[in-house]
Amino acid sequence: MARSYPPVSIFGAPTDVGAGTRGASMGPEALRVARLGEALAARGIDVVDTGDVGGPRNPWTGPADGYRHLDEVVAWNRAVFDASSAILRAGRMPVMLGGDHCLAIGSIAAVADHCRRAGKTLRVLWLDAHTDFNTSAITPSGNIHGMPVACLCGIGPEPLVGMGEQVPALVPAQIRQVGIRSVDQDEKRLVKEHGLDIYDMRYIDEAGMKQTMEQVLLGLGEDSHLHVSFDVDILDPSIAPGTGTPIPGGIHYREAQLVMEMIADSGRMGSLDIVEVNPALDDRNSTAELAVDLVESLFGKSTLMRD
Ligand code: 6HN
Ligand code: MN
Ligand code: MN
Ligand code: MN
Repeated sequence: MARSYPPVSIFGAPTDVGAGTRGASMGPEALRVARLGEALAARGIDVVDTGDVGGPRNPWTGPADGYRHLDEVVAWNRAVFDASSAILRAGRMPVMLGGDHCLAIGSIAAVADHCRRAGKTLRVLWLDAHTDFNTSAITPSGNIHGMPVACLCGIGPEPLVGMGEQVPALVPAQIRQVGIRSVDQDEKRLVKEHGLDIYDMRYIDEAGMKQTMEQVLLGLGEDSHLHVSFDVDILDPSIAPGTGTPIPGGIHYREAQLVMEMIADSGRMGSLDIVEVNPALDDRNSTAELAVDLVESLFGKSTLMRD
């Protein structure tokens, strides 16, 4: 079944200020070298690459009041918020190339404002090994890429929580997390308290990916906008070594393809982040190449004769 996609605008946010390992700042170029734009264009999609947004350098300092690099994280997220907002206003689909996962605060805050203006219901699909629901009080690292989901739900420092007009940007009921297998001790308590809808690896093992994704996509309709936040560490490190916080026991190639194909079949994806690709740790750009392969499936490329 051929599906037509809205026009896409890719932009990069080359920073690792939110991470605990350096190198995700090179993610946008790695994805371009792996021919992301060309792959989408080859699928008949109207795609432009608007280049990179800018921001401060990584100061590489320790935590202050539980946050590492808070000012720099705020500055980068503002840049991402502005770029995403402009793309959405132009009627195009933003595809944000990270960069580390702290940048999803800016991209999703922009999408939340857009959905409110457009009368759309926002659903966020968080593909990740981690729940990213830490706070300054409980973080083991101070790294803000472990906190974006909490910030989007109103738990975090004011400049991040209040990035957009709609505060908080999200309520937990809008979020589905898939692939989870690394949650810090106090973070576990917090995600339970807030009732996050989590499809962890045990759930996936027991139910299978097909049934998992059916649950995850349940209830999407004509007025739904689906934001996909794709942290490549959802993938098993054996197939995706190029990422800063690899966790064993992740999803494998066919499961990942099915995730993407079922999202594509829903026809509801309106925005996308591709984050945590770290070329400094990668094996000949294989993680970026795999990400591009999977994103092709997100945009409807089928391994069989279904497109
Ligand atoms: N990511 N839970 C750990 C922390 O430091 O808060 C790891 C976070 C990883 C974040 O991969 O986007
Ligand atoms: Mn993440
Ligand atoms: Mn992660
Ligand atoms: Mn594919």
